[in-house]
Amino acid sequence: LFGLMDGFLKNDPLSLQTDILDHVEYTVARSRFSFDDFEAYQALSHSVRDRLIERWHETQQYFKRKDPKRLYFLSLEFLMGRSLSNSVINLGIRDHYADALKQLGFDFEVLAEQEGDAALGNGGLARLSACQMDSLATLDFPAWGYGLRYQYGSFRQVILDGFQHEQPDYWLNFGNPWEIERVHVSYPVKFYGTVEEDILNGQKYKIWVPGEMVEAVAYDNPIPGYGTRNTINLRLWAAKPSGQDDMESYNTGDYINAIVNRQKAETISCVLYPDDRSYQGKELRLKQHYFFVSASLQDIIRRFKEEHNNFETLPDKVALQLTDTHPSLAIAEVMRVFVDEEHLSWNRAWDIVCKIFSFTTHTIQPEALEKIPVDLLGSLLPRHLQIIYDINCNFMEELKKKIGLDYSRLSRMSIIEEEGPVKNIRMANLSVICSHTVNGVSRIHLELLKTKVFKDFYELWPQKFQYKTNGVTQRRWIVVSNPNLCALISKWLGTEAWIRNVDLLMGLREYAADADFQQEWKLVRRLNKIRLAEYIEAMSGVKVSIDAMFDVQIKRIHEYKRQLLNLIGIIHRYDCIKNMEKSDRRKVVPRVCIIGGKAAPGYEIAKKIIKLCHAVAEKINNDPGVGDLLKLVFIPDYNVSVAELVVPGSDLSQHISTAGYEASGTGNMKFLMNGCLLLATADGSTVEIIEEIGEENMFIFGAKVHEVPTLRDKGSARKPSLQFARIVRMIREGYFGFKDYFGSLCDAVEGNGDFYLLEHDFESYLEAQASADKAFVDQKRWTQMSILSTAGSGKFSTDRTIAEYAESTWGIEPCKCPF
Ligand code: 26Q
Repeated sequence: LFGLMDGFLKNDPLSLQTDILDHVEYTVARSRFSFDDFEAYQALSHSVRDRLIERWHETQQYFKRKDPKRLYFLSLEFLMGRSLSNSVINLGIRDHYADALKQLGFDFEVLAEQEGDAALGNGGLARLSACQMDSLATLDFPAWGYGLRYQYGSFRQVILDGFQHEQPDYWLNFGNPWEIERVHVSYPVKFYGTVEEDILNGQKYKIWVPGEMVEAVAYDNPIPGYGTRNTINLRLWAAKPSGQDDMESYNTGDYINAIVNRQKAETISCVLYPDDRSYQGKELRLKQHYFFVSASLQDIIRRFKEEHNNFETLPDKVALQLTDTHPSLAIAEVMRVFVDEEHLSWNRAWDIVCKIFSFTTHTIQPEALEKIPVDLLGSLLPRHLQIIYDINCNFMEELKKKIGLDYSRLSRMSIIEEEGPVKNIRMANLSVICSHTVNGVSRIHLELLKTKVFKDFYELWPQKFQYKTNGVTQRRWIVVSNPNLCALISKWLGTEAWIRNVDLLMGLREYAADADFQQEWKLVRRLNKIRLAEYIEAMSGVKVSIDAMFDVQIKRIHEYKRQLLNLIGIIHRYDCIKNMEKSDRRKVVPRVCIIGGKAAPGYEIAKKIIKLCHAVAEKINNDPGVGDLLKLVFIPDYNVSVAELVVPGSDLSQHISTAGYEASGTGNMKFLMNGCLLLATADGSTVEIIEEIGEENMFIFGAKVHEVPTLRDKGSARKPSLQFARIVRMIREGYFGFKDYFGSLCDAVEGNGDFYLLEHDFESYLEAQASADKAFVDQKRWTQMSILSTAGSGKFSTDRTIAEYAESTWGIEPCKCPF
C-alpha cells in the first residue's frame, strides 16, 4: 500500500510513452495505433497535466500546513499564451518527453505548434500578470492568482484588403487540458436589489436584498515554478446559472423561458473587453468586475476562516494585490462583508482594510483613469455605493482637518467626481485612499504619478508611493522561445543557473568581443531569422532576404506608441531609395520592416494606421526598383506565440512612444534579453535600460519627458520638418491610394494637431535610424552590442520585480515545498 501511496509519476521514456498512449485511448478516445498530431498533442498535454497536478497538490497541502502569509494577486487579465513547452521546461522534463515522442514517431516541436494561445487579456498589463505568476512560482512564494475565465479571449485579427476585422476567439472549442474544473468550488454572486435595515441585539445593520444571483465556478490552472517543485494556482471564475434559484418561477408554467433566462447568467464571463481606454461605464463590464471580486473574496475569506477566527490577524495572513483599478471594488466588498455579514464595527473593519490592499497602476494618462457612473453603481450594487460614499465622507473629514478648506483640492481628491453631466466614482482615488502602498511600474512612471496624476495624494502620503520596475520572465522569453540562444548562453557561462538567477547574464560581457563567441551568437540569430522569414512568407507571401536588417515594431496599435512615425520613416526611406542614383543604392542597408499589433475595435485612427501600413507595403513590395533594399510586412493577429517567434528573429526593435506616455513597456525587455538592439525614446522603462546597457549600445532619440509639455504648448511655433511635411502630403494626396480615408490620419500629425509630436521627433528619429544602419554594416560591432544587450538585461526579469514586491509591498516570504 505504501508503495502505491508514494508513487509519483515516473519520467523514464517507457512510462511517458505508456502514459501518452493511455491518454490517447482513454482521454482522447482514439486508437493507440492511429492518431494524428492534434490528438497526440491532446494526449501529451494530459500526461503533462497529470504531473502538474501532482506537484500542485503537494504545494497546496504544504501551504496549508505551514499557513504562511499568502499573496492574492487579483487581475482581470492574464495573457498566458501556450502552456505545453513552458510546463515541461519548468518541470525539467522537456527532453524526456521529446525522446519518448521520437520513439513513437512524433516530434515534440510539431506537437507544441498544435496548441492555441490562452489570450485572456489585451496587452502589457495582461502579459505582465502572466510573467509575474511564473516568477511567484519559481521563487516559491505562497501566492494565488485570481482572474476571469472568459469564453472568448482577445479577438482574432483578420486582415481583409488591408483592413482589420475582428473575429471571436472561441479558444475553448477543442478543450483545455491546462485547467481543472472544480464543480464543488462555487459561490453565489449577487446583483441589483435594495438595501434594508435590520436590528440585531439592539444594533442597526444594513442588509442587501439582492435582485439577481449567479454562480461563480472555479477553474484551476496550475503554474509550475522552474527548478522547484512548487506549483501555484491561478484560479479563474466562470459564471453559471445559480443553483439557489427561486423554484417558484418554474411553477408559473413558462418552463422554457425560465431556463432560457437562467442561462443568461453565463454572459457575465463570456467575453473579454478589448482595451479601449475610453470605453467606460458599461454595465456588463462592471458586472464582470464585481463577479470576479465577490467570488475571489468569498474564496479567500473562507480559506482564512478555516484556520483563524479573528479578523484582526488577517493582515498577517493575507495580502491583496490590485492590478490596476479593475478589481478595486474589492475594497468596498471587504468592507461590506466585514460590517454587514461579520458584524465588525466600521472602524475595526476600516483598520483591517487599510492594511491588506496594495495597488499598482499601469495607467499614465489622467483621462484613462477608470470611472463608474454613480447611477450605474447604485443600481447594480446599491450597498457598495453607500459604502463608497461613507469611505469618502470619512476621508473628506480627515482631509479637511489636514489641509483646511481648500475646496478645489478637496474636490480633486474626492472619490466622487461631482463636475460634469453625470456623477462618477473615481476608482483610482478609491484605490489610493484604501491601499497601504501605491506602486508605479517604472521609475519615470512614479515620477509622473507624484508630480501629475496623484500629486495631491503624494503630498498627503509621500510614503505610500513606490515603484517596482516591470520585468518579463526569462523562462518564457529566452528558454522557451529561443532554445538555441539558451543553450549558447549556458555553454559560455558554464552553467544553467542564470535561468533562476538572471544577473549571471552579466558574465557574458567578458566574451562580447570574443571572435568565437560572436560567430556562434551570429549563427543562432541567423537561424532564428530564417524561421521568422519562413513565417513571414507563409503569412504574407512576401519573400525576404535573411541578410537584411529585421526591424520590428510589435505592440498594440496606439497613437502614443507612434506606429505612424515608423511608417512615415519607412516612406522616407523608400523615397530616398527611389531618388538615388543606381550606383548609390549599393550603399543602402537592406531592411525588412515588420509591424504587428491589434487595434481596439472602436479605435478608428488605430485602424487607419493598419490600413496605411498595408497600402504602403503594397506599393513598396511591388516596386521592382527597390527589390530587397526595403520590404514592409504586417504580421496579422499578433499574440504571445507570434511574439515568441518574432522577438528572437529580429535585429532592431522600436519602442518609440512620445516621452511620458508609456508607463513602462515590457516588449523592450523581451527584445533586449534576446540580443535585439533597441531604437527607442527615453520613455518608461527604456530610461532604466539605458542605465543598464549604456546609450552607446542603443539608438536613442526624441524629446525628453520634461521637454514634451513645453513643446506641445508651442504648437505651430515648433520648428517644422520639411521632409515630414512632404511625406504627410504624399499620404494625403493619395500616393498610396485611399486618399479621403487617410485625411483624418494626416490631420492628427500636422501642425497644431500633432499632439504626439511626430514632426518634432522626426529628424532625430531619422538620425537614430541612420546610426542603426551604420552599426549594422560593422557586424563585429553590431554583434558586440547585441551580446551586451542580453548581458545587461538581468534587471528586467520579473524575478527581480517580484522579489521587490514581496519584500517592500506584500511582506511575504518563500515557502518551499520539500521533495
Ligand atoms: C478599461 C476600461 C474598459 C475596458 C478596458 C479597460 C482597460 C483594459 C486594459 C484599460 C487598460 C488596460 C491595460 C492597460 C495596459 O496594458 N497598460 C500597460 O501596462 C504595462 C504593464 O505595466 C505597461 O508596461 C505599459 O506601459 C502600459 O501601457
